Amino acid sequence: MTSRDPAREDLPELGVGLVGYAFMGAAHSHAWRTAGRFFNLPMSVRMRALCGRSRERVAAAASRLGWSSYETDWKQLLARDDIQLVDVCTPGGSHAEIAIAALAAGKHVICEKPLANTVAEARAMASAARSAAGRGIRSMVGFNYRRLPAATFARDLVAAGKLGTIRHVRAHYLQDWIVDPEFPLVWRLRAEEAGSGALGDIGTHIIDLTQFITGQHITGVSGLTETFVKDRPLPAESPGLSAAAGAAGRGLVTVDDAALFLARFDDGAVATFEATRFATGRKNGLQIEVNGDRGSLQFDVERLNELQYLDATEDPVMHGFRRIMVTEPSHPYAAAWWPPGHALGYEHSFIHQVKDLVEAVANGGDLAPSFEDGLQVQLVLDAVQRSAASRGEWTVVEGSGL
Ligand code: SOE
Repeated sequence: MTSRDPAREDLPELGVGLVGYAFMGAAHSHAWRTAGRFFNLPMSVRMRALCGRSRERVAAAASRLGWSSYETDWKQLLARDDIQLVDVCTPGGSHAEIAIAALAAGKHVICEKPLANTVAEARAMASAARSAAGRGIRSMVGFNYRRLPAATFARDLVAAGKLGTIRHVRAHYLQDWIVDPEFPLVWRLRAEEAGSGALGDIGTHIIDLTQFITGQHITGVSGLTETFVKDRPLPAESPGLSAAAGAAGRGLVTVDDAALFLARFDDGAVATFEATRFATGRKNGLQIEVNGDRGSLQFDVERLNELQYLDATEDPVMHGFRRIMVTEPSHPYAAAWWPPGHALGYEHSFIHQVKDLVEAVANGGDLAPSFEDGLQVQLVLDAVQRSAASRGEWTVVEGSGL
């Protein structure tokens, strides 16, 4: 049994079932375990069941990650009366099936990003979320970085007009985990499971985060994608793949290794985006800079407790970016943690995500990013892929009103 917090015996319970126990499953489990210990949540979270296909592995993961039980078929989570919310942490290829069935079964849903692998799937999920909302069922997509205090504070500064009219957005997300051509053909490198490569996996984060911080939406793009390494050795356990790959034991990479695009935002800003898994030496290099006519800011996930800010209204003799430590109790989410100057980490973005989700389930308040927001990001991905397929032709994002 997971430890119960006696102080919360009087609160309504929120039974959670989580599908998947790899990187995201572990990060979400940590958030479900921790949020109620640092935030006064209006519901008492109960970590009911972890779900995974391998009984032996999911049983071990459930015990390690703090779940009361485990299931080997996600449909069992939907049949359980002690589960009111399903958390989808599987590869994108199964997001639509699981989330739509969970919503139909009356479960609240949080789904990892990207929302889906295709626009059609994302549309179906957004439609299912709209009809479920009419029955009081909540849903969101897990763009976690917007819930780091410095990212939310950046949005607050832009919304308060501290940067004035936004002219430029500059965003990159740089990783290097597959630079070695002998790195195996894992699911993130296969379109049937991941939908796209760097574009959908990490490009979605900078699309969501730049839109969140600026309050504007991308209306058009000119894109370029590249797959540097065309085939890779099959992972040790890939029976389904070995038949397709033949005796060579290698398979084709069917997604992008890198995606770069120019973009226009609906309130006039122009932007450059770069998402790549071949930035040798960069491990999780998500960086965003926003330039306005009254100031600029820069947010860097590898220095996630800080915000670089320039106030252009100051006397030019004083111009210079200054480092704001976003750890004051008056900063977003910060009051729940440590005294000023004591840093938070990557995992806190997921804890804040759980806090906001539980509050919205209990109180019916706003919950973003919604499945509709996830669909809009999916439409940006689709526009980048269509543009890249036509040698960078300028491509309008469907639904952007242009
Ligand atoms: C890619 O390796 C990845 O795990 C993404 O899938 C996550 O969304 C990102 O936060 C970290 O990198």
